[in-house]
Amino acid sequence: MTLKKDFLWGGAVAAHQLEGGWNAGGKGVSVADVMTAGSNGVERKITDGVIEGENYPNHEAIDFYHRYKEDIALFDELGLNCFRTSIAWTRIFPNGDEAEPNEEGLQFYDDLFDECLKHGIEPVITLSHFELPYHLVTEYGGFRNRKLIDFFVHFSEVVMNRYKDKVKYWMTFNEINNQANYLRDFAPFTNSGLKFPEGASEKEREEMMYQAAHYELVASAKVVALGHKINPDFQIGCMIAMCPIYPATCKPEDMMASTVAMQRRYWFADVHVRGHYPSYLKAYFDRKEFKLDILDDDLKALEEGKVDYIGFSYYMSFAIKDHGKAPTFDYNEDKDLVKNEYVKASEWGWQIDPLGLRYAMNWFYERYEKPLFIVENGFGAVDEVEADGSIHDPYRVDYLKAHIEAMKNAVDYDGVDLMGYTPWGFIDLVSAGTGEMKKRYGVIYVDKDNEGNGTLERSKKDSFTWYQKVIATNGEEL
Ligand code: P53
Repeated sequence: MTLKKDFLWGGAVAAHQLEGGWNAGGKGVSVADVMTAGSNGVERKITDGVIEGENYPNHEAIDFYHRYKEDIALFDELGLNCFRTSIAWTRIFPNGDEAEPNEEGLQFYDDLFDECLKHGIEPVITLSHFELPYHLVTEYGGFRNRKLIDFFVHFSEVVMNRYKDKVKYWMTFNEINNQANYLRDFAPFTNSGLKFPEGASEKEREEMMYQAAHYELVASAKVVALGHKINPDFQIGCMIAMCPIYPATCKPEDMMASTVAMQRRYWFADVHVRGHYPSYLKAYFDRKEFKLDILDDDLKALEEGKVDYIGFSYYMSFAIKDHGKAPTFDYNEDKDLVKNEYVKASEWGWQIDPLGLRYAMNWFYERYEKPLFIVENGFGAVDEVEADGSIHDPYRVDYLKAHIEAMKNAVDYDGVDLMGYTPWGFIDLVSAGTGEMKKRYGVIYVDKDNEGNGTLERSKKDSFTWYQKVIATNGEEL
């Protein structure tokens, strides 16, 4: 048998993308609540607070807040033994800077986790998944402000204490490295609550991103150390968006460009896992003359809060060509990536590359020798509902099958230690990048369209039965 007996087969979501109930139970406004619906190729707008007349898809999402009991029964039928979701920070601390938590929010997650456990489903919890309280953006400037470290640690301490006997697997910041793409507004805002001043230069944006990421890494390390005190059985991981960046050819300059690009996107993992800044990044900070607030106490905290495992998402790979920047090979994710002519892409341009998952697992495991957990993987596609209500999605099964095969090969042939696999959005939900419903990942269909119309009824796609069998055979039958 390839995979461990206690392999974690699950599904992954995030609170803001499925719960809805955006102002129910005393919940405050989060960064996700001020993002409008975009579409394929059209970015979501970030508005100044919640403005009447705008379409905010996360406000209702798929109404999991009110329907979680029937949904979890369906997850049980699917055979999941774990369920990855996040705790919406604004349910617990509506503004983010209160001293006392909101009991109604805490109770909601007590009930939700009890319901999961009742069905033999283990919750896997992300503490911050694009859900920063919006108040922390307007009052403090988001994670550019050192005070956010304490707010995040306080929030984490409260929930880790409260759920210490219900949740064992935690992750701190979802896809903390998305913000390596600091020229776009989306990732700095969703990761860190950053809004750049009008006319900020590329260098200023970059410097601000590094400052925010530093505070997050310190906050994360403090939470790891604290969590281990609260319950020594806790497993606390990081969460990295892994899109390996291949050299477009074997031209030496392409290879070096790829090396530097990988450093700019994955240094976050180095700090999380090794507990210190890598030398290549220190050299880069010196050369760029960034003035970053990094204290000795911070470095000590990083050293004392190394993660237990590496959670990561994998959807696609990237490629890069020599772009004439030798010897620095300075790289910008928004400008310097090229198309990989050897692979196909989804309708949203995400390059489909199952072998890239095996490559990524090798890259992580060689480098860190820590257990890996694939906490997101999946295929965003448009689904058609037949007249009889059935949904045939062989493209989704093909995608998942090929990736699970690659994952098993990494375990079998390459000796990688893998904890589990939780495909993304296994119940249709609001897309993070575009705010669409139409970009569906689910094996469970939810009747709702981009404009917000629909009954919200759930139904099983063909991929449901397929995934059910995969789980039941521990991945032997694909
Ligand atoms: P959507 C970019 C690249 C890789 C993963 O994404 C990403 C993103 C951000 O769009 O996000 C993760 O919904 C994220 C989830 C998100 C999922 O991937 O844009 O952790 O919240 O929904 C899929 O198609």
